[in-house]
Amino acid sequence: MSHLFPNDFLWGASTSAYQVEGAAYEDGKKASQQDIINQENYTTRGFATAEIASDHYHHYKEDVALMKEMGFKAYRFSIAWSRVFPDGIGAVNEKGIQFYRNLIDELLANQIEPIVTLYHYDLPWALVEKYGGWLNRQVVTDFEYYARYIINEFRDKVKYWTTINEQSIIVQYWTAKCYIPEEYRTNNQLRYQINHHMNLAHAIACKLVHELVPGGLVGAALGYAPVYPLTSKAADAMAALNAHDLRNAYYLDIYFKGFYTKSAMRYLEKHGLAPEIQPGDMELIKEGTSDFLALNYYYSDCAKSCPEGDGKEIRYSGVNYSGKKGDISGFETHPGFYEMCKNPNLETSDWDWSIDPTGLEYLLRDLYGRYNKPLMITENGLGAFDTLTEDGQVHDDYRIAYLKAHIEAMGKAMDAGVEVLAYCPWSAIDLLSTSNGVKKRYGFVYVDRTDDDPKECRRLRKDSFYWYQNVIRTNGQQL
Ligand code: BGP
Repeated sequence: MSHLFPNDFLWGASTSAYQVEGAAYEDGKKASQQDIINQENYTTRGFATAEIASDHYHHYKEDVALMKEMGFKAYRFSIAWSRVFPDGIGAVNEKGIQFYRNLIDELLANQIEPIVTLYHYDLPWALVEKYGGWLNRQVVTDFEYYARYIINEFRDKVKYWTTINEQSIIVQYWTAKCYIPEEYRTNNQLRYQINHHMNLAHAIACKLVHELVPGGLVGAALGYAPVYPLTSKAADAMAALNAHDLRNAYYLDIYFKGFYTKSAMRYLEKHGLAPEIQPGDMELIKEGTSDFLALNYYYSDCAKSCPEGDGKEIRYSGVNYSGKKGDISGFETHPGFYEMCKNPNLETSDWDWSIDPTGLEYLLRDLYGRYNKPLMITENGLGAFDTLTEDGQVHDDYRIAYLKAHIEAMGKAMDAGVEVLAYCPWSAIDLLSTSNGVKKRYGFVYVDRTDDDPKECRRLRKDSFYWYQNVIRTNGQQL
């Protein structure tokens, strides 16, 4: 029997600005670091740039109408800092902010609750050029300037705010998520320094929401994967705990307890990787309390013991760029602490992401037990190669199976008492992947374009569109 979802449960889906909007240089917007990174991805790998993406900037009314047709109660999206402040700070770009006013009004007119993310990987390029972006502490002050403006602007219209998207993933894949000049790329301490700056920015945003938004609720959106031990050997269980501490708790403890997980910090200090913390930083972090945790869940992870002295070196997560199973370029390794590895018990997507619905139930139970705060799913989904039939259909039964199993798992966690506010899978419509172009698709709506040719970005409903429409219509009773 299906779980009974509360009547006000927020069914919806997610996107992010640079991955969906396009109009990268239109109406006063200037480049973000993602415009530059994706331009490089196009040159080196042939993946689409962010210049047009899904052209949501010009199709937003049609897109909101499609969301309405599916029955969305919520839509999670991000604001492009460089559209509102093209130079990062200074004068507001009126046309840029107007786009978000229009979008939010369109959502509200359709009874769709906006869930706004302040930052989703797309720092204004002007700030990278000026001082190195997130590498420099100055960014925290500039973020406050931007965040204060946005939160104040939408204080009467937006209740749910998420601060920074996926800090833990930024640490793993830092050159894809932040523009890092070549000469810094071997300095792994900077990954944790950037993250520390983000912790300060996150805390400031939490305080701003509490100060400015009557009844506003705020939390980070964390990319989260539970870590299982490869075997039941004690050494593997220890490795999984170490991996959990450095990859997950290191972020969660900041958000909910206001300190860095000790075991993780000791490990970082031992290896010269710990961030520099200035007087007053930890007090600020403590003051930035979160009301909920937004979770982006795609896969679970697996770890095994990695004794020191085996000739292995510290390395971070590899990527599969081809979409051919097994092409992943390696796993995160911290000799003496843990080594990540493939879980032999799980199937994977074409990009080597494990498929593990039970992992969602497990992490919801685990996190609610540890932190006792409401949770939101702000991403979850299956990246796949879709095929458009001659008569304009997409039969994505694999996506339906993935989402169905994950909703069931979420329902089981809720039956066990976990408070979940929203389910917003990735993604509302097809969009640009962070590292695989547009051929890796996630949407309920097919956007007709390729990596080489944006065509007209025609919207077509996939089979999953009608399936999700029925899920929402029955409030999760018919999966
Ligand atoms: C998350 C990001 C999204 C997103 C998604 C899928 O990490 O928050 O921006 O794109 O993962 O990842 P990808 O696009 O690499 O398949």
